[in-house]
Amino acid sequence: TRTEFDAKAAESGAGATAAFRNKQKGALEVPAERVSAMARDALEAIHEVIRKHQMTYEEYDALKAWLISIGEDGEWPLFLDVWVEHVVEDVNTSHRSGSKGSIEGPYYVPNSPELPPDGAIPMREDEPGTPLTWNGQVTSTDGTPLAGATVELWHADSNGFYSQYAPGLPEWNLRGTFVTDEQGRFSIRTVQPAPYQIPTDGACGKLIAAAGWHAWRPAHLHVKVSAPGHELLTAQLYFPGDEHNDDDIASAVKPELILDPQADGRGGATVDYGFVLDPV
Ligand code: MBD
Ligand code: FE
Repeated sequence: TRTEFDAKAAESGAGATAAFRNKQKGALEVPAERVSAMARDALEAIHEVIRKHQMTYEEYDALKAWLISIGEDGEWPLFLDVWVEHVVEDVNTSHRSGSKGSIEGPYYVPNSPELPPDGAIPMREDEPGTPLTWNGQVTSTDGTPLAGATVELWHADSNGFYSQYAPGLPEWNLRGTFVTDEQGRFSIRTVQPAPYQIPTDGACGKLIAAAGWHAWRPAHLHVKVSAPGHELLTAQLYFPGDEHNDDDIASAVKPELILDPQADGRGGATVDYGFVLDPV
């Protein structure tokens, strides 16, 4: 039987592509002037790169072959989320006065099991990794506690694999939706994720190898926090001292998103971190 360590880029890519298509409700009608303006500027930016670097025909054909392979490997979601999404996130959340957010990435799955405010995320009986207890409160920007808010949490395991995108893991492993109590509070038990290397055996990995970059993201927790009448907050939280906090391949770390966990004296850690949501 296959385990998470047999994960293949083309499989997780196909999964991420299918999940994205599922979430897209239909074609968006963007006005022609806006399509034209953005498409023209994007193409002119590419033309400028070709002129600036005097791209050869051989390099153009290598680029063409590589672009074709992104689709064949199902890695358009991965490519876009790693190298483009952080700017979209920035442009669309800069008006907020509540908590800072970060990119969603390719491995979110909606409708994870709903859990009480105080509980453990679904995990294997022998789930490896340092236990982490996370206490927090969800409030509005005016300080009002938000009871019944949801904190959707998903993250890689301590080997760096996500359930539903690597073989051998239980369907909802390390994925759960916590509902806050009357004071807007939650207390979540999970395990610390490992630093994460994006798949190296697909098209994105080929670019990274060809450019001499690295494939690492720092260890991170993903969340989506929502409450009626408030903007959805998508964020990631990081751990202090991770060597990739300063050179995340996905450019998704912000200082406000780094946790301050404390050893709990029992081999695990406790952390306090809450969320402030902007009213719509
Ligand atoms: C991830 O786990 C991730 O969060 C992002 C943004 C890109 C690739 C893998
Ligand atoms: Fe991730």
